[in-house]
Amino acid sequence: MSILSTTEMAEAAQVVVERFMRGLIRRNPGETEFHQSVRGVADSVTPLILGNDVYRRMRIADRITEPDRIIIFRVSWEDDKGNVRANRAWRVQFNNSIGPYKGGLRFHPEVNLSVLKFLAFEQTFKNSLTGLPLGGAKGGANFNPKGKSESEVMRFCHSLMVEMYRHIGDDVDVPAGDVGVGQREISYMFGQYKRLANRFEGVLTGKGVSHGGSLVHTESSGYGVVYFTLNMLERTGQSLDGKRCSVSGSGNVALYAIEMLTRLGGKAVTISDSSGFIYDPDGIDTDKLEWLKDLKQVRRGRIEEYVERFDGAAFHPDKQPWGVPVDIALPCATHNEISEESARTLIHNGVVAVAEGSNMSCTPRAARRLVDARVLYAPGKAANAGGVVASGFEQTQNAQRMAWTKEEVDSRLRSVMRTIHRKCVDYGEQSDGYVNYVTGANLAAFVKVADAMVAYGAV
Ligand code: NDP
Ligand code: 2IT
Repeated sequence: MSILSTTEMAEAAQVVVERFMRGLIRRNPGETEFHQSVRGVADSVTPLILGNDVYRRMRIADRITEPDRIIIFRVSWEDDKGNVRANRAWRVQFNNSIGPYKGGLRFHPEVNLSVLKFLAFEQTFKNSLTGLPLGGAKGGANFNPKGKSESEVMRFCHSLMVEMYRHIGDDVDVPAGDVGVGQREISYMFGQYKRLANRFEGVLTGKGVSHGGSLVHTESSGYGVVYFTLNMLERTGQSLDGKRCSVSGSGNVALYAIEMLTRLGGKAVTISDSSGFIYDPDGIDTDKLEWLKDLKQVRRGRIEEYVERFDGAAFHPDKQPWGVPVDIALPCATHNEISEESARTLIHNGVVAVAEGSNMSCTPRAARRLVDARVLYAPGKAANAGGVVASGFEQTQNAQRMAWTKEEVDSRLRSVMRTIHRKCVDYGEQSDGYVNYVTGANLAAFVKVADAMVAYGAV
């Protein structure tokens, strides 16, 4: 038995976290998003590390927060007017202790090293939670796909792969999509990889189904968020039936979260993009969703067109949807999109559950508010793992040279999301029965990666 009280131990852990963070910030100056994600994990796992001589002796905290390597390269390409353009691209190979590097590629003008390091760090833990043999990575470029023609996007993707192909491989590193990168971009990159390496292998996931892609991959992140939300509700004797839900974003994750939410009895009343949000009190039903898919995936238009098409809906320019009273909030756009103020409003309006479709949707203060208010709050590394789970399934199908049915992929996805939920409960249930999903996800994910690192010795 410890001679310290629980409060004294928590205070001691906090002192250690602060000291550790000072070192990390010194080694990684200015990388605020990376600092934020590391602190989130450090807060959860430091008490465990303090009680574990092996983790301390093997310097797991220092080593698990240091990427294995980062590749930075220039991508030159020509636009439609014949101008030569140059962008910067990165691949952060964070940790391959439990499997080949795995994680998405993001194309967005604001992408930088800090954002990609935070995403790769989070991915390491998310992938651990899935139980699949997947290490953690992330990459991308400060390329803005908005307003680019089809052939400009193709030339950019092809050029990027001319450098990236030497750093990836089905047993080395397997990129996928993320913001600004969907099936179109993945297929362009895969086509170029195949040509350069002369290998048809599962080196990228999220491919079209005609050339090695998996059924239900496109839908998997959004479906997974809703499956996880349902698991949280069911554990507390609730269901999705009739629940009003706010969703942010209108990309890959948001659209399919709305699809599954509607199928399971919930009602999505908001959707957004970076220009503002739509509030539709009647709910976004299946017909409206099909129109939205065409708007966003085919025509690549703006969300405000919704109000011209559907009566009763309102567009709120430059605003986020968190002021709309709802039972459930599913942030599916970008990091830090729920501020403390937004969390307070959601709580005030009686929100029951918040599940992160985007990675690190909540600021640290927002997250603390939700936990303090006993909201069912799922961090992205647990709630949005469905995308990488389906990626893992795509890798397996590629290796088997088989294609599973829609039903098989979906039922396996549901099952893995249930297992992730179970792990969070096992590690995060408090004495009063409330589950701190943040602590649960961090601890369950950390232990698996840390134990593998211990087993390898000082590598
Ligand atoms: P998409 O590119 O398909 O869509 C992104 C959506 O979010 C768009 O509606 C976009 O609006 C909006 N958005 C992006 N950046 C911002 C911003 N800075 N401020 C406001 N709105 C913004 O991306 P995904 O749906 O794939 O990704 C969304 C989130 O989900 C990201 O955090 C991603 O990391 C995460 N995620 C993605 C997975 C995947 O497999 N794709 C898996 C798990 C998580 P606009 O078009 O106006 O820019
Ligand atoms: O954030 C994520 O989990 C993704 N963008 C999906 C990563 C993947 O490798 O499928």
